[in-house]
Amino acid sequence: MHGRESAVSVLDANRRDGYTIPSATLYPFQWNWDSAFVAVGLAHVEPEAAKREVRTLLDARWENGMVPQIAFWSDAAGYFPGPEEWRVGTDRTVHADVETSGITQPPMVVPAAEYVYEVTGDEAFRDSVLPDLEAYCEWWLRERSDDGELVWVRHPWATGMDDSPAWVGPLERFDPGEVSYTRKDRKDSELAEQRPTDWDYDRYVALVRQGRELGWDEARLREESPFVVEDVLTNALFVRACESVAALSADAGDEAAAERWRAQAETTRRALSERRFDDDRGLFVSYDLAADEPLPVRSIAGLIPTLAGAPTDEQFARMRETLDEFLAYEYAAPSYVGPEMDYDRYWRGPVWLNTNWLLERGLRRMGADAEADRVRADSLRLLDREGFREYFNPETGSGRGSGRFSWSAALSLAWAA
Ligand code: 9YW
Repeated sequence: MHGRESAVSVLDANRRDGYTIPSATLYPFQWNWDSAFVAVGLAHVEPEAAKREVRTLLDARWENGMVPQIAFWSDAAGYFPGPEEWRVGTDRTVHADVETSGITQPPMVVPAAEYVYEVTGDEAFRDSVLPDLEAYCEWWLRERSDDGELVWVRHPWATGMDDSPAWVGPLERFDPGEVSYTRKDRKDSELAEQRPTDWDYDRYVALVRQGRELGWDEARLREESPFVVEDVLTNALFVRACESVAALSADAGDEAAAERWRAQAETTRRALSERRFDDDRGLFVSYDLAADEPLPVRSIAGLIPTLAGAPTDEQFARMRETLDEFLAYEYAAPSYVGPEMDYDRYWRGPVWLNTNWLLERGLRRMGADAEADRVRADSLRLLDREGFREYFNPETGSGRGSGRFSWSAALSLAWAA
């Protein structure tokens, strides 16, 4: 019922000019890591569209190398904050004259581009995207790393897991003052219960306004932003991004670049293992650089460094105990397990299929095939039961958030391949 044809029809319906919007009801522009997951799925059914998806996203990249979280390729109603709120201007984009948001998202586009290349073998595609992918990795190191090892982000939206309980500490430490704005994401009362609260939104908007007031100057924001966080999911994907640039460079015959990015992947992987593993909680935890303290919560983000091969054998043995807690639900794997868990609210408990896809691949990298099979099987059960919903209640399996959600449709195609 929710098979290949319906997945393709959702993606076709959500496709605009060269890119796919995440959801026609909630997210009417191009989002960074959404497009990356969409490209992974499209690679199996519409390879030309997959390549174009990646190319279009990279066309929005800033002159300094950053690939933005949102590209506002055309006008659309129904989303806040739009370009008039971010006020980034178009002089920052390198390939296209396009308004964007002022932050990035986890660098999933880099491994996604490698994935599309592996499926299609199109060398012209590889050569077209590689300079942008490498510039993006350079940007992370130049603008977003204090030590050349781990990278940081400066907005909850940049983590892709906006209202994760991991961010409550840093957000609590600052007073957003009076922020006036109108939310557009709560279309009905049911959705209002499933979306981040006003408390969260006040802080998201205050951080956007601070960025805009400081002209999106990275050095000043590093000093002045109250939210400067080394997110473990972002760092895991950064390791994968470096590995992908290394693999694509080697394939293109550039052994020097390949060697450099392999070494960077190793540096970041080792830093994750040595500095971001929380033995008490049995998983990786993010770090608040503004307050200089760890953010010790059990978020699914803390399991994703498996994807980077980061845990030592000893750490992974400890992680298996924590993993059991995430697998104790009817449907694996909830986005968060802990005191603030809310089965229906966004990143505070529901199962999301993109983190399941990353976790499954991480578990396979660690040789934990039985657990990986479980995550895959539960994802397929949810898709079969509820269709391409945005997220799902981990106990009842009920679909939550938007319907006809692009990455859910796309990843179903990747799982079927
Ligand atoms: C926002 C589009 C995005 C995703 C994020 C998810 C949510 C809210 O929706 O962000 O306004 O950007 O948390 O991961 O990319 O689907």
